[in-house]
Amino acid sequence: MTGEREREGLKVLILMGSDSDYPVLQEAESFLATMGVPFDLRVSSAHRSPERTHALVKEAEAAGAGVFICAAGMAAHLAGVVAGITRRPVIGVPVDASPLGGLDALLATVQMPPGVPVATVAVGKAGARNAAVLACQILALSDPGLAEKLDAMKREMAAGVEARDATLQRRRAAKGG
Ligand code: RP5
Repeated sequence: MTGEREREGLKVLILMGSDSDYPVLQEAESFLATMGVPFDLRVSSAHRSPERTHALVKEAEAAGAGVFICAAGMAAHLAGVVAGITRRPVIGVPVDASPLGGLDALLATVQMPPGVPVATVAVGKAGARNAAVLACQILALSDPGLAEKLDAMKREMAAGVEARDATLQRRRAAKGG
């Protein structure tokens, strides 16, 4: 879901340091799509293309983006750099892209100096999904329709836990446990 058409009424910009991060970020993409939140997803690197990163952030701000999701691996400075450019909330997704298993990206993303926060989520796909959920929760503060969709999702999750417990109890009972 990228391109000019989707940038009209843009709410979230997802930035990834490389296209190799995309399999992880698809989690965020699909959640935002399910929630009907207009977003764009672009590749730009804090290190390899700093000027492009700056331009994309300014463009997205002008298009109305309220939240930025930034994902990168290794020395993951993308979220921090974006947080230095914009006043809007930045959510950082550390990606496991090195022999250090994502710990390098986690520390680089989360350890921001005072005054420049990055809301850092878990490493990998769980983090990417949570980044999208958190972005929706931020936007839902001023969007009652989106708030209702999130409430429905939370009810569904709770029902899912009950259903799993019921299944487990049936299995245990069948075994005479
Ligand atoms: C980071 O370096 C990217 O976000 C990616 O996770 C990692 C490796 O990038 P590629 O060499 O695959 O482009 O900047």
